[in-house]
Amino acid sequence: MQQARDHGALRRQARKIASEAARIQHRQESGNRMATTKTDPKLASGSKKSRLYEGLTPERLIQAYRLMYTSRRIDDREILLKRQQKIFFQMSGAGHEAIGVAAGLALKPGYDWFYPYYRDRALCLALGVTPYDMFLQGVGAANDPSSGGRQMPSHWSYPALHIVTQSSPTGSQILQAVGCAEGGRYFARRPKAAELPSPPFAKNAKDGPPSPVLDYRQFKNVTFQPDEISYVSLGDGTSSEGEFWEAMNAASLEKLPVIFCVEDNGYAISVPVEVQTAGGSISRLVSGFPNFHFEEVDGTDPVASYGAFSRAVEYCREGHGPAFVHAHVIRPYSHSLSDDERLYRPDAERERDAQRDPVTRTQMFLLREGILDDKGITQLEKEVEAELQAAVDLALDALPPVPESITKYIYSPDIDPASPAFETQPAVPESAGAPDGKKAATKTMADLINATLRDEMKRDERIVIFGEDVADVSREEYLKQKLVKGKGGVFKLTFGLQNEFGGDRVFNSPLAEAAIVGRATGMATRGLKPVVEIQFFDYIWPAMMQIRDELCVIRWRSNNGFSCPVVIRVAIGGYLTGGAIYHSQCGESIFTHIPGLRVVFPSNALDAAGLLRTAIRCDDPVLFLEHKRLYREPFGRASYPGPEYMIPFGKAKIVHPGDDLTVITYGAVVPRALQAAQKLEREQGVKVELIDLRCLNPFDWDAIAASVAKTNRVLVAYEDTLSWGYGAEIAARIADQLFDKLDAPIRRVAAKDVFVAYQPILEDAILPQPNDLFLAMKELAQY
Ligand SMILES: Cc1ncc(C[n+]2csc(CCOP(=O)(O)OP(=O)(O)O)c2C)c(N)n1
Ligand SMILES: [Mg+2]
Repeated sequence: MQQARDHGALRRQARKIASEAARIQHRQESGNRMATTKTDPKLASGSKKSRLYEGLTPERLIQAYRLMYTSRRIDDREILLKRQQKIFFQMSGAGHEAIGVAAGLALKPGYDWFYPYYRDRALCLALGVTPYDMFLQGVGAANDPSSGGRQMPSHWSYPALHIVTQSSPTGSQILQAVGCAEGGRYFARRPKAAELPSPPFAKNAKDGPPSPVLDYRQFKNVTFQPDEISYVSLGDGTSSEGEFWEAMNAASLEKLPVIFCVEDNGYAISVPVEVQTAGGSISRLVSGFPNFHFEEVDGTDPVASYGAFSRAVEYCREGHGPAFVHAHVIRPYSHSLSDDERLYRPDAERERDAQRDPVTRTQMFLLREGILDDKGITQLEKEVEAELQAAVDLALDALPPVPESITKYIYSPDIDPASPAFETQPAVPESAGAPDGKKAATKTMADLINATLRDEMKRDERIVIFGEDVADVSREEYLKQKLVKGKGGVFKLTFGLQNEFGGDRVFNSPLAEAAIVGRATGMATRGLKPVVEIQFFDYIWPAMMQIRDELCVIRWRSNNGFSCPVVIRVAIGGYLTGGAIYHSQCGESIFTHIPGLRVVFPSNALDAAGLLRTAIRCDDPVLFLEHKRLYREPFGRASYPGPEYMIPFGKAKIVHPGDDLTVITYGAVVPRALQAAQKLEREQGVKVELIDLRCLNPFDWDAIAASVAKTNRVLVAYEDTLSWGYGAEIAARIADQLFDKLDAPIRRVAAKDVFVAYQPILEDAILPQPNDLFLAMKELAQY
């Protein structure tokens, strides 16, 4: 508030001086009024446009000033509203107005795509977001178009304008902007992929008439432009994030039309740029990236900023590659209302910044150039004030969201992957490959995953597969000349797919997990269906920010404005005799803990095929966990069930029926528990009901409840460490809801609470073995 007042006074004083100066100057240079742009001639060189205000007409300059002034005054109003406790948070765009407006005028809303950050209020106004929309964010109104009261203000999301929902983690938008550009390019090169499939019908629906095939494409209206651009912005501090560098690398490698705009206000909260960026200049650090166009500009000067952006836009539209705009701006209102920059910035430094205030500067410029006179400025400001007052009044009357709405849009409202529409029969009888492994089935889980991917890629041109080593061979000429066979994944699950479908649909990514998931998220936002691979579960953690804070939240936080149904295939688990700590981890409960994410964990080939197809066709993000030990086991082999075979999510499988004891498990513990159950039946006549959950979120509560009601005894078994694990939640629910059905305590068998060791003797002791399961079952049966 203090700062807002300081700057208000400063601006008024500056305006008086500027007005006087303008009158004098106007008299002196009547014939030469326009040629006063501050553009660095070095930066301006090469553009074909007129140098007159970098191509901005006086009308556009007035429009730019109006937008900048509006942006600043919204900040001022919000600060006031926050003090009055009428809104709950405030984040200002003050000091960043000129570069924002310049970007907004140089790019096209609803045509280009925008991944702004919280300082981009002026950009959003320039693109068409209204002050009323912004005040609705502040009050958290139900009809706030960006999130319906779910996100803080200044977290922009406006689908019609192509402003993609933003979050709070610094920099997590950057990789998505890259993926967004990749998505646009893909559709431009394969326009047929963007078309909607004519509604096909399931041939193998179990009962009754064939039901329509559900497919995420029915709910994704794809639009693209041949020369579209993805804009992404970030602060100077955010350029320290690894994801920024991964994104720069990917955009450079792929020559993507992305404009990276670093709005450098010299501080990341209280940390100055020289502590953040080696050498103090991000421009210098990134200058070695090939294929880029670089601009460094005074981002408080709207004319120079517009010039820089126009050149960047021209370069990207012509398809030369990405552009980097480094804009030097100021941050006059502290980091946020919770921060007081006077604690770490002396007055002299703050006053130096104030001399460059973009709003004041632009006003002075307009006066000096004779584009607006004092009266014109006053009139414009009055109009803006009136508009803002009306917008505030309306927003304060807006209704808040109702508490009952909180679970809306965690998942797709259009496709329920647990519905019977996903229940189809295998084209060959299931007995041809019984999961108990007794029959002579031929195909492994690895074979059927590969076959399912192949058939789905044939059916749906929007599917792209990428990750580390997933391609057959990146140097495609080797394939064409038949010099090599190709790799197709470290476990060979994607073998032959690049060869069949081409390198634009199946390709190797750089070794960067956050980039794999972040780019996939951006692509899926545009309507592609990325089926990406994380090589080992143990290395999923660099992607955790993208998964936890982006992929799974995007639909909910944008109130269904955007969605990104990516499939992440992950090789998981131990029992490898030599896998050790970093190739054997489980950890599925960390992901089932995330709302918005479907988590699947098949134990046999047939289930893997059916569940993977459901994962690909559904409209939610799916974590598809593939147990490495099961990839080629004799257990659970099957014949290929055909190109329409699907299993609904959240439907367990009774692997072994019984009345005496329920065992709930999944993954590689299924064959081990089956072995134990068979032994117990042989030796003691105890009949175990073995439930393979197959899908962990959603999970089949009905199957559990029915079985426990019958057996009154339950063991939960899982490969992950015992404490705080997935089984703990299952056990808690049973204790809570089925207590009166129990004749014995709920038992758990799981890994010891340590890491998986290399030496097989240690690994055996750490992971749950058939004998551990046998003993626990026996004890429980006798309880
Ligand atoms: C990943 C992450 N770490 C920390 C924060 C807390 N935080 C919010 S903004 C910010 C500083 C950002 O500075 P900069 O990128 O320079 O942008 P500016 O706010 O200066 O425009 C920090 C540390 C966050 N939101 N996300
Ligand atoms: Mg900063």
